[in-house]
Amino acid sequence: MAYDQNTLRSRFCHALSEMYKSEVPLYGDLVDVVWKADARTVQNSQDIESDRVIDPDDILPARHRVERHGAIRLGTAHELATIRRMFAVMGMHPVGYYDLSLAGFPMHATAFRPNTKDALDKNPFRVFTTVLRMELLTEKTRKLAQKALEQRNIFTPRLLALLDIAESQGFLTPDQCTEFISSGLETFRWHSKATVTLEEYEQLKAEHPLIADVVSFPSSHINHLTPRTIDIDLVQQLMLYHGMPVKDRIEGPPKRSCSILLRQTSFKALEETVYFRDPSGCYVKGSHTARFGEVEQRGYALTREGRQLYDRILNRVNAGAAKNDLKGKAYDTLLEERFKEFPDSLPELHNLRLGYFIYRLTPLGDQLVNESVVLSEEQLPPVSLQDLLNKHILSYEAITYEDFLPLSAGGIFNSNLGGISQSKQLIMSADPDLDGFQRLLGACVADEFHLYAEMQQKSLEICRQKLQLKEI
Ligand code: OOG
Ligand code: NI
Repeated sequence: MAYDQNTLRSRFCHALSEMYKSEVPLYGDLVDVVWKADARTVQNSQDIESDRVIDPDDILPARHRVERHGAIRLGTAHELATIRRMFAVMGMHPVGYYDLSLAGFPMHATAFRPNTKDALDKNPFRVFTTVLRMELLTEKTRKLAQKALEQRNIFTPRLLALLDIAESQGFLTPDQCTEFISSGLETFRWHSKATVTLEEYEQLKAEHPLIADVVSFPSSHINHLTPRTIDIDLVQQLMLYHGMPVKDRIEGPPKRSCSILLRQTSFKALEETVYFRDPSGCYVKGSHTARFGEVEQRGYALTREGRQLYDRILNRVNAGAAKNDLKGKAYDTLLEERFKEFPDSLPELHNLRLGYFIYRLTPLGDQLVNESVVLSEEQLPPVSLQDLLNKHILSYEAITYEDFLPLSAGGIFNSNLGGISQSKQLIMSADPDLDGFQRLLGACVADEFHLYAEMQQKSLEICRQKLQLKEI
């Protein structure tokens, strides 16, 4: 039966992208800017024989023009658990836990994404999915939010039926896949008619604009989509040049020779007309600011040690910036300065175990295997990974980071809240609550570090088998 989760995910992502471009035309312009920036970067790297290595995956048009992520915000356990079932049909599973109270938001999150190298290579689309933490709201707002959320159903009856079918028969027929896409899109569609009154909306918004965004509408509208670029600094410049309302700085690590983790920027959310119910059943006009477009540049995945170093440096930068009220360019200068402490070459990332790597046989390694050359005395086991690398039998390639960063997510959230001031945000002293999140989800979230380590380990195991070594 023709049910390929990777194809279904690609088709869904494409349909979502088309829907979003028609809802938010500026998003279509952003995709064009990204395409232009990447074409220029590729051209430059060829012209000047730059030593910059461009991953062919990044420039192959078909793959490149595919969105890398989107984001939705949910309100209840039922919504989160059902979204989990829906994404599972497309081969997207919850990976990573993000505590957004760190950045002052009453929410936590996971990313639904493909969790194998093969599926990521076929189509890497993922959705950053946040859910409200009701326990962090004031009682009055919690009651209002609960009442509004109880009354909505963000899934069409047909979608719910298709989820049952997919789970019981283990696949969807081609026709069911097509229906799955059209019914599934309804969950993410924008509705300009709110489910709450203007007064209720104002109350939710006064506590936090994100609460209003989650609670006031009949669907969980996609709030942004994000293509990947190979030169985010150029995209930022081009967005400015084209007069887009661009965010004032790029989130994440500074520009480096060895990109690490994730850098992101966005154009700011649009103010859109919304109609609020009034108690007499008529609608009154108002507005809401939520939907935007984002760009990401992905670097290398870091080990726990690498990530601790990243977090430590970033926390120091943020403390320094807060103390001296540094923003924009001044913040970036401090960031660049402090990140000099983070090793910036592949051999250092590798040898200091700061990053994850895929190991492969070199042509010499292949030759040894093909010619069944018995390893010479000095190459005989036990042989260390370092020996095999030194003798050019194995080589390594860094693994791309496929996940998100909570503080960067906070920065993206912040620039899209219609300019509320930091001080108006809730001051949180909440702890992360992974257990609570998993209870709402009805499943466990995978540990992203574990997935990268597994990819690394698998690649080593393949090398070991080919070389017929006892261990590496
Ligand atoms: C999610 C923001 C986080 C990212 O790329 O870090 C995010 C949201 O605005 O709902 O998408
Ligand atoms: Ni995003």
